[in-house]
Amino acid sequence: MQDNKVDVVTLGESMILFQSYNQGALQYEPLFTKSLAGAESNVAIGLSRLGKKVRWIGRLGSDPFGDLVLTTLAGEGVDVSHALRDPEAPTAVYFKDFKRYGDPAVYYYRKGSAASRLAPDMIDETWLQGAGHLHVTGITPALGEHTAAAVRKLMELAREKGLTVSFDPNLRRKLWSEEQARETLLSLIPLCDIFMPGDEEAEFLLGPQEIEAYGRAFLDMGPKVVAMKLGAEGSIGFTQKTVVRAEPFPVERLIDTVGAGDAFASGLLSVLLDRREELSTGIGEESLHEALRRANLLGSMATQFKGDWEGLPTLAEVQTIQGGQKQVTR
Ligand code: KDG
Repeated sequence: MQDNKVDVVTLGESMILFQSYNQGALQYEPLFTKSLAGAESNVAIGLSRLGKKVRWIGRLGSDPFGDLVLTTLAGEGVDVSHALRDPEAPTAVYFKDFKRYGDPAVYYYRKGSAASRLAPDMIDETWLQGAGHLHVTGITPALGEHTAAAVRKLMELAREKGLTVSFDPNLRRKLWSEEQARETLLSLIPLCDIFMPGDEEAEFLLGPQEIEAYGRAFLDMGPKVVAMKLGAEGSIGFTQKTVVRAEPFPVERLIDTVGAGDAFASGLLSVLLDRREELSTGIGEESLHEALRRANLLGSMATQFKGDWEGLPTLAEVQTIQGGQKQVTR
C-alpha cells in the first residue's frame, strides 16, 4: 500500500464553535466551551474513527483558531497536510443556542472568512492524489459564487480521475436564498454517485411527493445510491434495483441534534466504501441495509452528546454495540 493512499478526501469550511456551557439563553450565558465544527470535518472525523484514511481540505485564517482546527483534525488522525492558510482573512466562528425544544439555533460569523474566499483556480489536482472517494456538501457552495464553482470543479475532476463522489445537500437557509440553493444543489446531484438528502431537503428540492417518488427522481438524475434520512423513522435507501428501509436506533437522551446528518454520512460511507466493487456493479440489498443501519446508529449517537462530532464511535465500539456485547469499562 502506498503511503499517500487515502480512502476519502473532503473539502469544506471548518469553524470554531462556541456553545453555552450551561445550555442557557445565548445572550445571558456567561460561559462558553470552544470546539471544532464544520459538516465536512465532522464527516472526516467520523470516518477516521471508523478506520478510514481521510484527507481534509479547507482554507483557514493564519490565526490561532485556524491552528486549533488543524491540531484537532490531526489529533483525530485526519490528514491536513493540504490545508490552505489565508493571511488576510479569518477562520470563521459560530455559536449554538440550545433551545428547550427542537434543534439548536445557530449564529454564523463567517462572511469574508478564509474559506469563503475559495475559488476554482485554487483547486489543486494533488488534493485527490492516492484517493478513492470525494465527499462534499451543499454548505461550501452556499458561501459564494466562487466557492460553488470550486466545488463543482473538484467534483468534476474527481469523476474524471475515477474517484467516486458523495454529496450531502446540507441545506443551510441562513447562508443563501431558496432559489439559489435549489438551483445549485439540483445542478450538483448529477455529479455524485451517492446522494444523501434528508426528507425535508428532498421536499425543498422537488416539492411535496411520496418518499419513494423522491428516491426514483434523484436516481434519475444520476446517483447510483440515494440514502434518505427520515429522522425518528430511520432511513431509506434506493438503487435502480432495490428499495431498503432501515430502523432507527433509539435515542435515550437527546442533547444536540447538530452533526447528526454528518454522523449518518460517516456511517453510510464507511460501509459502502468497503464494498467499492459493488458501487460500480450495483450495491446489493444486504450491503445497503448494513450501511443504513450503521448510518442510523451513528446519527443517533451524535445526538446524545454535546458537540457536533464528540459522540462519534470508533469501529470497535460500533462492532460492540451492533454485536449486542456488553462493554468492559472497568
Ligand atoms: O452539520 C453540522 C454543521 O452544520 C455544523 O458543523 C456547522 O458546517 C456547519 C454549518 O455550516 O452549518
